[in-house]
Amino acid sequence: MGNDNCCFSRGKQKKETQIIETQNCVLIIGQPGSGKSKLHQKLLKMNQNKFCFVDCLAIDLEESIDKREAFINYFQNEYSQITKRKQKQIISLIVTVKFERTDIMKRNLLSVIKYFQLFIDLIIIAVTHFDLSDNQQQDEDHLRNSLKFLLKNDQSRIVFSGNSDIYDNQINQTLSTIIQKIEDGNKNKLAFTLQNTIFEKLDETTQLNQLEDFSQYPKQQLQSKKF
Ligand SMILES: Nc1nc2c(ncn2[C@@H]2O[C@H](COP(=O)(O)OP(=O)(O)OP(=O)(O)O)[C@@H](O)[C@H]2O)c(=O)[nH]1
Ligand SMILES: [Mg+2]
Repeated sequence: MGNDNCCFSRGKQKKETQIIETQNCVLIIGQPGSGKSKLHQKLLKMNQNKFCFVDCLAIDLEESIDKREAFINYFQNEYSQITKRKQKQIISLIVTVKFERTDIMKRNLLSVIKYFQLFIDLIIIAVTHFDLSDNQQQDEDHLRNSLKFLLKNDQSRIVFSGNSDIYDNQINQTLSTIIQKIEDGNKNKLAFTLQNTIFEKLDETTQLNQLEDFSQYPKQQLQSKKF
């Protein structure tokens, strides 16, 4: 597809190519340092993607309120940039996780996936740094089994990526096939939106109502107490 390929990075990364009007988007999300940009570069290098891959800022919502707010703002902007284009949709989310101890990987994945539970059918897990595995076949089998519970037991949505040509050649083809399957399987079903997620943009009235509910709360509690 030559320059028609659409992959772009945001935030601290520079924008790499223009967005094609009708190309659907796949977001690459994950914790800091989980290999999002590296994976994104690989997909860009292959230069034959049918989809627009977006290298998102790291999700680190638990560290501080400021970081959390900043990420929510960033994600809302990113979402509106993508979806304001006609016919453009977010069809899948790739969640990157660094290969390490399985319990740590589970925790790291959960800390991201929990915000996108509604769209669990659109999620792909990409285990990065897999070149660090000493026994790749065994680790792959083990991880597919241990992580499948996060994807409604669908092991086929777990992919492996590492720093070597073997992975580079495989990952593009594998991901394209999986994304295509997700896209086909999800036609006429739930489209990705921010509604009912923590990233939902609330209008002013809803915000005021929520604030009012919040300020009522202690009063109601007091009223219900019998003295
Ligand atoms: N060995 C190995 N190193 C990797 C792999 N993927 C990424 N790295 C390295 O891990 C570090 C972090 O990778 P990035 O791709 O920058 O991670 P990121 O998720 O984009 O990081 P932030 O944007 O800072 O959150 C870099 O030094 C990469 O070169 C991999 O599959 N194998
Ligand atoms: Mg990055």
